Amino acid sequence: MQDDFFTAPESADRLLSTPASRAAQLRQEINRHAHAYYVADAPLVPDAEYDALFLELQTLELAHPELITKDTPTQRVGGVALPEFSQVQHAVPMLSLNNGFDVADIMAFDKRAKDGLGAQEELEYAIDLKFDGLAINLRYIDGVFAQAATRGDGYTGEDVTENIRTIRSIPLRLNTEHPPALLDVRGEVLMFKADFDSLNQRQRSAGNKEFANPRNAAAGSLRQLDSKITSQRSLRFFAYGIGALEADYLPLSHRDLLDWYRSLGIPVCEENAVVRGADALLSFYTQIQQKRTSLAYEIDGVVYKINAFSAQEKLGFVSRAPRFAIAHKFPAQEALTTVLDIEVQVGRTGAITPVARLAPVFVGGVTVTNATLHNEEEIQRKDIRIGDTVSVRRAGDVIPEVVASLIDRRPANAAVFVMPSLCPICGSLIVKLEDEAIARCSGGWLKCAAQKKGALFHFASRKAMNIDGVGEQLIEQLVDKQLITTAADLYQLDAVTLLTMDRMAEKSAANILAALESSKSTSLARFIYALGIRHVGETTAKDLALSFADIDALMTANEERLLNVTEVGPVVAKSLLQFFADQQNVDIVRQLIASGVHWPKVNQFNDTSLPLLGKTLVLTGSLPNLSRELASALIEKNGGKVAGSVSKKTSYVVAGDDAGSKLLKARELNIPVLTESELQQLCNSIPEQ
Ligand code: D41
Repeated sequence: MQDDFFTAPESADRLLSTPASRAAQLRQEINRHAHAYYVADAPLVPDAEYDALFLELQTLELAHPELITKDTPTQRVGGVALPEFSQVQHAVPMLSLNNGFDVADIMAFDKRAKDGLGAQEELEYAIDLKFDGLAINLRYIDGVFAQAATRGDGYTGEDVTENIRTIRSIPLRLNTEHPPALLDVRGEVLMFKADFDSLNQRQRSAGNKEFANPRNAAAGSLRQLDSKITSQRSLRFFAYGIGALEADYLPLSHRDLLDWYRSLGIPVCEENAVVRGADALLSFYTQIQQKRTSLAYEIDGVVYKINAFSAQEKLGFVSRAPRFAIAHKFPAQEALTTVLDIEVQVGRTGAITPVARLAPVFVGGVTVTNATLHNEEEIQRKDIRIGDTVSVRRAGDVIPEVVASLIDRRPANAAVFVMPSLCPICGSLIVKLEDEAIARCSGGWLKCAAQKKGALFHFASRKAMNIDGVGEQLIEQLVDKQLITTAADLYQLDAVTLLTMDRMAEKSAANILAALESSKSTSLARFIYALGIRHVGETTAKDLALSFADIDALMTANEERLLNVTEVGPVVAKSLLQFFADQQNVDIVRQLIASGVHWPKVNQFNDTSLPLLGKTLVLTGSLPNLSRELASALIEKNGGKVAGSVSKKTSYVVAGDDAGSKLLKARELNIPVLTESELQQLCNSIPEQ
């Protein structure tokens, strides 16, 4: 079949498979799949199939270089490095946007627009998100991607055509039979949060400098003279505007424009709206603000635009910004302030975290006075000194962090932070293991009040023993007054003792005693988690609870037995062994049980209701009836766990059609392989006693 491409075709129907026609066909197929994958986020075929089409086109073009076109997808991967970027004059200037920060700014904008248009009724607005990336102009000539330029000063930008060509979601040919003779698409190049995280991880492992935020990473990636580097950075693009246009079809509104772009295969963000009146603008703003952290990309506000182009034209511009649009920015997530001091905090496992005490600064809607500096190496890497001016970021609900220090504003007396050698709480030596970034207090929870408080707070917390009313303040007082030392002591508390606490009335003391009492009825997983063993989080605790008959079996398990548990690797196993090798810890467990802490004895050894309890399954290939989600739900409902990769801990591999390497791995490791119907049978069965 493939040979046909390389032999001279004779008959009319054979003419259909000339190398040129096959190349065109392949390009169309590849573009269709790339759009489905990168823009619609809904791949049509497995990756391997896409790769095969791509390889076929590459091979074909290698044999017939004359067939390589400007818009061929194989040329995205980057070519020769440029000596410098050349300048590009924008046919229509790329304007800037005015900013609004509060309700009054937006009301004033709406009023000015209404007055300018002499409108009696509420105006129709299109709302876009304001992406935190770089504004770019994409030029299409006769439907073929021809040039890309940065915004620059709005009049002249830099030619970044080859770099933009590497962005898979940008079509190299517009999806239309009748392309416009000229189209300048405007939009934002950005990096998604997940791609940013993995890029920084790669930078870190390669010993390269990390990027401060996705915007910097996108800018740095776009500014590469070697487009091969850009091609390895996952950049995205969202269109939101238009420059020059020579076409038969002319969109009449912003909404029209975005719809048209979408039909041409140009990526447009789905989070947008057309609304009437300023109130609706503000309610969209509030809605998006709530959604902000769950978006895959960073935004710094929303943009309101008069929808009708005729009205836009009528309003025109003031200096370089349109009167018909305004950016409504979110409160800053980053702000500048000074480092007053650097102190250390001691966590429940003794981890020493340096914390910057800051001159109060308003960022992301709250006043921040402390920010984490993570660890000593981080301070050295970022070269943060006491007295420095720093930028502080607060994203969502996470702890504020110091992003960078502004070296050129450093005062002469700025002081380098020196890690203390003794724990500020208990005076024990601070130690740092070679393979760890974190320094720790060596005092342990018995000696170090900070660790004691941390451990007790963790024990009582919601996901652990869930003891209502036993929070940081109460624990602080109980430990400081030396009324309790261990978690077991909590259950010895009585009303008389509790009433000696600050602001404690009879009623709250009674509530706390009741909460302590009811917390005694718990699950093995919660109990294990509550012990606060290093590296044993919620998921690991659940796995341990499923795998062990009871706490005694866990306490006496050897390394080999522990390594048999799905979530347990050598580090976790070592931590568990160390914890239970300490007689004090074993005593506390015994005391807790003696005071009445208990859990239902349900697990694989005596529960007959869940056939997959304690089992780990791996899904591969497409199943005839069940989607991956449904199959996972079925397995979990029956007590099993779904893992992503096959290892010797896998109980079963469920394989469908076109199962690949996971099936091979299962065979290699002698792991039983099930079909979909075998899985269903297993789920309907009751396991043997
Ligand atoms: O997301 C953005 N950063 C964004 C920028 C957006 N969603 N819409 C925009 N709309 C415009 C007009 C109204 C001029 C079409 C913009 C920008 N301009 C813009 N970005 C940088 C300069 C101007």
